Amino acid sequence: MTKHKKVVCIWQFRFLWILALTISSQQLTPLNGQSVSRTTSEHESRAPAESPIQWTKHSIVEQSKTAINSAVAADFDADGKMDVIASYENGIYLHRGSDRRPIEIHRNVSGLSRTKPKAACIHSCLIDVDGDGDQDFIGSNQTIFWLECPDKPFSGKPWSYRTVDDEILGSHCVVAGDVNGDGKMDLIANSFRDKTATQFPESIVWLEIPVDPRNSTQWKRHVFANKDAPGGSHYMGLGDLNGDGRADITCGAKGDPFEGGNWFAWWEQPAIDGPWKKHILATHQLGATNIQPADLNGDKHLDIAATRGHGKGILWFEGPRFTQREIDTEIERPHTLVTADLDGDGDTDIATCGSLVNGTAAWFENTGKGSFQKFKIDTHQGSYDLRAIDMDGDGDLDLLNAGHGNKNLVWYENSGKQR
Ligand SMILES: [Ca+2]
Ligand SMILES: [Ca+2]
Ligand SMILES: [Ca+2]
Ligand SMILES: [Ca+2]
Repeated sequence: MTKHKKVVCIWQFRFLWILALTISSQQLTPLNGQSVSRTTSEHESRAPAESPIQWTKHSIVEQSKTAINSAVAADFDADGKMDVIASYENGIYLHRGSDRRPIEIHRNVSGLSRTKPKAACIHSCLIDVDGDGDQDFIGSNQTIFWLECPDKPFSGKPWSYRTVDDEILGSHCVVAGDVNGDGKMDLIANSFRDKTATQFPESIVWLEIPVDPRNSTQWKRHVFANKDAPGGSHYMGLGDLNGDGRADITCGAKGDPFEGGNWFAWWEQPAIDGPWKKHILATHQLGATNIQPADLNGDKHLDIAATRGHGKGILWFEGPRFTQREIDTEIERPHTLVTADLDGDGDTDIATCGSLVNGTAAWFENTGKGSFQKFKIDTHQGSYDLRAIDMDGDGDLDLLNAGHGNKNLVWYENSGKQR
């Protein structure tokens, strides 16, 4: 596989930096949700500030024959190098960290699930399902399944395939987290299809790993959002939003063509097993998709970052009241969302990438107390999955990007803090 490097951050021109420094402090006020449209247009019309970090683009898959919707990374063979798993061209491929060459670990064939799989998983995540110390792969492809990482992950033999849940349908998101606080990882998945397709329509579930996962055909399913997540639910997030010690779950729903969407909401975990209470955060959010709890203003209360990934805009909800504040109302189809400290200064930054082939990848530096400054990372690059992972083991978080319609798989190397 040809490696391809390109410096994509273009805000390095010295004269622009000098120009930026001469602009008044008023104009340099970072993007702030309280006066969004005005600050956004001012920001875009003036010379941009220099990004405190630079991003270098590396290719893992130059050009697939199909979309690449999702990618995950871990050091599966414990050689100190990060390996990548992505699904495309009717297969699931493991790209070894040393040379990134793909090894097929599964074929997406009919007969393993009640619904025929597509050429590529729509989403994926990693959990050590069998507790043997290596990360196993969880994929969503018309069903939810896991692939067991073997002792020799690069032998070329397929990883063992097992079903997680073959009854829920429309799982756009599979996310790992300890839902019930027992110290073991669980899986959260949505089931957004209607009642003609699944007996769990317009719902969201969490699933417990069975005691003997290698000999189980169905994980223990907990339907916490029971038919009250209509409208094409997209991505979920996990966090204790009301500070009662129990993890709660967030979700966004994109709407059209699904009825009842365009909302952000969270479900409150009860003290005892039973129904979870739904709290709507915002309605009329056209194309709402991604939503992640994170403390963005550093006040120790969890806030929530969100994107309207089938529409426009990135925003946050300031906890504990979850007041809605826009960050960028112009960014197109930000169908991914990363909340992480990208510049290593101790606060949580945000990154996203548009979903279309002419999309923009950008990160939003947290300049303190929930104000953000936008910096471009890349243009003409789509995404359905962006993740903050230290890909090169140098201690800073890089960004792994599954290119969706661009049919590529790339990562952006973080230069580390420059100032
Ligand atoms: Ca394992
Ligand atoms: Ca809670
Ligand atoms: Ca930061
Ligand atoms: Ca790194």
